Amino acid sequence: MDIDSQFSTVLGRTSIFIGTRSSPNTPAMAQNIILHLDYDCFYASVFEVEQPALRSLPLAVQQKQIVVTCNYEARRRGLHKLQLIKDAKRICPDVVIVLGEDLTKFRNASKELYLLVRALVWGGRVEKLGFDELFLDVTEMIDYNVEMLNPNDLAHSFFHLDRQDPTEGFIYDASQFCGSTFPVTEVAPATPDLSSLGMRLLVASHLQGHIRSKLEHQIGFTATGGISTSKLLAKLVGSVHKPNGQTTLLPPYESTPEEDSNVLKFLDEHEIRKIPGIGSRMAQKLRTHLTGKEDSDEKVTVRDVRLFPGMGPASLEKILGGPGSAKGIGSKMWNVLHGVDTSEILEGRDLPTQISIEDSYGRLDTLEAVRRELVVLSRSLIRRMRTDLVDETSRWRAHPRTLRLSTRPRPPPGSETGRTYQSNRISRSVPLPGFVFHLEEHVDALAERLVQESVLSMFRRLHPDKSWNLSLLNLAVTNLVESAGEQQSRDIGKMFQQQVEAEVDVSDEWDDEPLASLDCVLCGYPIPLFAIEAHQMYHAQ
Ligand code: DCP
Ligand code: MG
Repeated sequence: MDIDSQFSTVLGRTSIFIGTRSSPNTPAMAQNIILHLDYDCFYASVFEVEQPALRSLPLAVQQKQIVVTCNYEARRRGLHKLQLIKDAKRICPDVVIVLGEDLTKFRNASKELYLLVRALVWGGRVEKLGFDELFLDVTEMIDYNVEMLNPNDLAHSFFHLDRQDPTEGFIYDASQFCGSTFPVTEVAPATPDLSSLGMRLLVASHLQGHIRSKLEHQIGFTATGGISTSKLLAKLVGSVHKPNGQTTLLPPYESTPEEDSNVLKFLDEHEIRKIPGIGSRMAQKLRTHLTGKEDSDEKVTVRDVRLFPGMGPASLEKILGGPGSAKGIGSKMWNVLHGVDTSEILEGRDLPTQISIEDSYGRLDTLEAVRRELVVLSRSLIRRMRTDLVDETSRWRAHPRTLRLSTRPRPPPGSETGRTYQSNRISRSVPLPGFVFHLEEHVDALAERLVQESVLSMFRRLHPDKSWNLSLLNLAVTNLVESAGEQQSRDIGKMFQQQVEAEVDVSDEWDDEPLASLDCVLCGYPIPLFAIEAHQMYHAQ
């Protein structure tokens, strides 16, 4: 096996980008106001919007033998996400099951929702994460609207959605929060300080309520929302009232010698794995460090880690650092444990980071069968590239530069544990041939040519032996380069930051588009594609 094939892809990595500009003790100054939205039982809702009669029935969406999601009626009856279909049928015999393997309609709904929200937010400061989450930076809208408040009549306020058109907006009651708060409050203070963080968050809670109601009434989707000052906190606090609820994390955000801030009070109770940015591997290292036991499954909370004797950035660096891990991981995680996240909203990411198509197989052990499947995958891949990357004027918005083939050889029965098996992908990348961008050619012809001229030779290099049996094939285009027009107003520095931050991408939550990073089987660390060559040299020394 060559070194290249010793890397296996990690599916389902999403990221909360963690900045480093401030330490946990930095006083908050003019904090941003960030909203988080997560659509409720997203795939199930897409079917309900198509067929409203499904709303009152227990509904589950099937992919392979698994319930990927189910509506809340099904959840009331004991079903949950990522359950086996056969268990779901046993627990709820009248469950309605719909197939959700073709992602097209989810992708389309996701785009429609994103475009609606982006049109509302000044400067389009909206970041999409996966299919069903959005982060919104509404700082400018909130500061403008706080200035417009009349302190003598807060109950009859008007939220301006357009600076140019003073009639565009909605009436709201600025004497109280919209939705729930953490911690729970009865009433807002009688004479609120209009410039305070609390007031800014209160106004933002009404904007969040307005956006959620628009999504529901215009497109039919309910969403759960969080309101705070960073992506990390907005996402976490949003999940307090699910589904179809919203929660604002109230100040104070700064601790005093006498009292912990609400940020700490809120974060402290969370199990560490629940914190965006702390993936399963990191959580395990922390559990092992705190309990002294390998493979400990004891519940370890943020408070346990924060207050553990000797804990601090340096100690975290020792526990979590190592080959392949991001530089400064200790101080980054120390910040996260204190709710400090200064990462910016990355706008305009309606372009995917990569496009990847895969299928799994019971048995795949002849070259002819592999060739056939590769043509099927190539066809879907080229179709997806055309849907996602070509604009209305038939112009490519971005060109992927790399073609990657991954396979997962099936281990002999009983020879591997589930975990190793899962991560046992091997892959090979080559430059993507230019002919796949020819829009005038038929997809089928391009797919045949791609397999014949590129994919089969990659396959032979991955599997030089005569005999193999595969359980999975994945074909992906990665390394997307945006066309000039798309970049116009984009800040190059921000794009670079995005790439650097991808290295700190430590959450392994599910995402539709697996990120371009690979797990090194020698040291186990996720390595972004661009860093693989350097990482291989590190091991070769
Ligand atoms: N999804 C998937 N595979 C997973 C997790 C999720 O295919 N392992 C899909 C189905 C979900 C969608 O992604 O509908 C969004 O994921 P969420 O975890 O947000 O789940 P839901 O939106 O379905 O439910 P919730 O109401 O809990 O947010
Ligand atoms: Mg959701």
